[in-house]
Amino acid sequence: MTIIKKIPDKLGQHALCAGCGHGIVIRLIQEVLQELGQADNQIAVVGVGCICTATSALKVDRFQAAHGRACATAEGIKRVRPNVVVYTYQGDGDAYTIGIAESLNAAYRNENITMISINNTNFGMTGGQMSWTTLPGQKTETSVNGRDCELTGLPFHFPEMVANSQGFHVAYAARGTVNDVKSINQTKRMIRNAFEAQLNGEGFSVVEVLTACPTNWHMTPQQCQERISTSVESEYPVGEFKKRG
Ligand SMILES: Cc1ncc(C[n+]2csc(CCOP(=O)(O)OP(=O)(O)O)c2C)c(N)n1
Ligand code: SF4
Repeated sequence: MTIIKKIPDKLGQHALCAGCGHGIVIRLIQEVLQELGQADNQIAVVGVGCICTATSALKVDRFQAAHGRACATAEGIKRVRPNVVVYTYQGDGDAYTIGIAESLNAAYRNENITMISINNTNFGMTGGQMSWTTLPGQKTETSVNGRDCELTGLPFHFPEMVANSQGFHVAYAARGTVNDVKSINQTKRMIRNAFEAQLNGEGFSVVEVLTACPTNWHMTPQQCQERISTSVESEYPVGEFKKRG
């Protein structure tokens, strides 16, 4: 039998929920870094969230940051180890709701790190509370009647913000999904672009990935795919908002 695709060397087993998007994204990261010859030259800075339950799957040098502080931690590591590929891996709650100061400061200074943020429109690990990315009207543990944007603010678009706001000059900003084979391949190309930008010293790169959280959405994985391609992608368009120079 011919082997046409192998699990990346640095990826182990995880115990994430069935249908969760985290597992696909961590695989894509390791595929890209292996293809770029950087598998042994990486440091992952992990945010607080469901990914913490899967760190045994990341057989790489890694640092567990305090909640929301991953970008600041990654900047420090990159400054003392400039030749290592340094990236954050954060949920939307960690990266935005809780860690927005660190995330924006890293983007504003165009720090030469990569941020991978996983947008599943809620706080997965703690049971599905509302996040800045929760959709208008979405029911969560803390928006039981549906998110009221008059009271809680509007859904937050980090890649668009750092790509288009005056004063920011990031290297690369994109959003993908991992909903089907086509979108998985597209997101992999985005992740490759982000890491190549860092390897070229171009500055801050971010890829946000829309993922499913079947457990807290109270949906089957198939229903989650439907929800992402209809309502989630309508609010959060997929694409490259800042292409590499
Ligand atoms: C300072 C602090 N506040 C709150 C928590 C509780 N907490 C743990 S994970 C989490 C949210 C994680 O959500 P997200 O970053 O979206 O990741 P996901 O689990 O959805 O992948 C929260 C609020 C904590 N651990 N520390
Ligand atoms: S709770 Fe949601 S985000 Fe966390 S592992 Fe399960 S499906 Fe994934």
